Amino acid sequence: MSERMALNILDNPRHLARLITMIERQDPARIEVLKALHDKTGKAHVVGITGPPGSGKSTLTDKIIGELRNRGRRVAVVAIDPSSPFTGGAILGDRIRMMRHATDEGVFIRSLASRGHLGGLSRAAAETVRALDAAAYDTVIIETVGVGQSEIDIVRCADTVVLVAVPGLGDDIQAIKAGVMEIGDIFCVNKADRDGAERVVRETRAMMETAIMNGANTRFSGLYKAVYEHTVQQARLRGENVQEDPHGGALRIPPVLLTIAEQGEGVSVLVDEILAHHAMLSDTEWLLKHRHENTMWELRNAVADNLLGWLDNANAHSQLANAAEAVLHKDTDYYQALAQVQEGIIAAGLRLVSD
Ligand SMILES: Nc1nc2c(ncn2[C@@H]2O[C@H](COP(=O)(O)OP(=O)(O)OP(=O)(O)O)[C@@H](O)[C@H]2O)c(=O)[nH]1
Ligand SMILES: [Mg+2]
Repeated sequence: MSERMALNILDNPRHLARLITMIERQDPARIEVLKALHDKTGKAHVVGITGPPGSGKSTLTDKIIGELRNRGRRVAVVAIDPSSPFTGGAILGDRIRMMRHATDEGVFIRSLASRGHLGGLSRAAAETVRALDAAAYDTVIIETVGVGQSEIDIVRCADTVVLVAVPGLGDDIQAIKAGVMEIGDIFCVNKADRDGAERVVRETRAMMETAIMNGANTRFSGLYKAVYEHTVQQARLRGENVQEDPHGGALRIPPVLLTIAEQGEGVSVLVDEILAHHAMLSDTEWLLKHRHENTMWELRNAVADNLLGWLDNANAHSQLANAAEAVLHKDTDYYQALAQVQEGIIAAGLRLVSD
């Protein structure tokens, strides 16, 4: 059944939609289907788009879809709504904004709502991306709202991360905060028709330049070094003279672009940059390096999630209750109790994870 579903997914969007519903519910039956699809994954370019609420991510995504379709690519979008346990609200808005693509068979748009904690959502997001990848979409876009750690966790399954900012918001709710900046590959200041957009561009650039001068370890500086080395090597192979950069590309910063999503202005340049970033990743060893890092992160979170799930079940509950009682009755001290519970948890957890 799951083998057949896996095969059907490749040419039937209805089966794909069904699988994503299974993923959204974290239905255990999804696992067999995803396993059967595993060999087909790894080809899509995964693009994460994140930024503050209402910054224009969906409008931008809608225009990006159009641009990528003009360039002959099949595009899938996963819109994440981490805030609401109900479908509706923002998701409805997202779908309406992208509705004009609904009849295009080269486009697949789907939203994912939170059915519990955010950890579960980032797992569901990563699994959905793999399903879409296996279904041979060339670009998979994942849109998520917010600029905090949990949103970053969600876009961690992306190869290229676009951070959206807008004029008129304080720094603390912009995507350009230092912590978030480190994972941004392209910066987009949307609503450039409003006052202050140029200033946000200048500030974003200044912030990155300062970070790099201070030796910040960002994802982009590593990539740019690799790109520089690759370019120099290629030029040498062609026997050309190379103008050496004393910093080896390490001081280069990501593009900071202005867009007016509503009018589609700047979107073509944004798409050029998105594709250029993918080309840089593919030309160097960085695509695999990113994916290795992302997969490690996903595995780590899945293990932590499984252990937490186990901790909440009755078996762990009684172990914790017994340990607490022993501590209160002075049968043992707190640290010995902790060590014992941990040993029990690790043993049971190992069984659980290997099941
Ligand atoms: N002035 C102006 N408004 C824009 C621009 N882009 C989008 N908007 C408007 O901003 C509002 C929010 O746009 P969305 O695309 O829904 O923003 P979002 O970031 O997806 O919003 P959430 O998913 O709810 O966080 C809508 O009313 C858009 O029409 C722009 O470039 N300029
Ligand atoms: Mg949106």
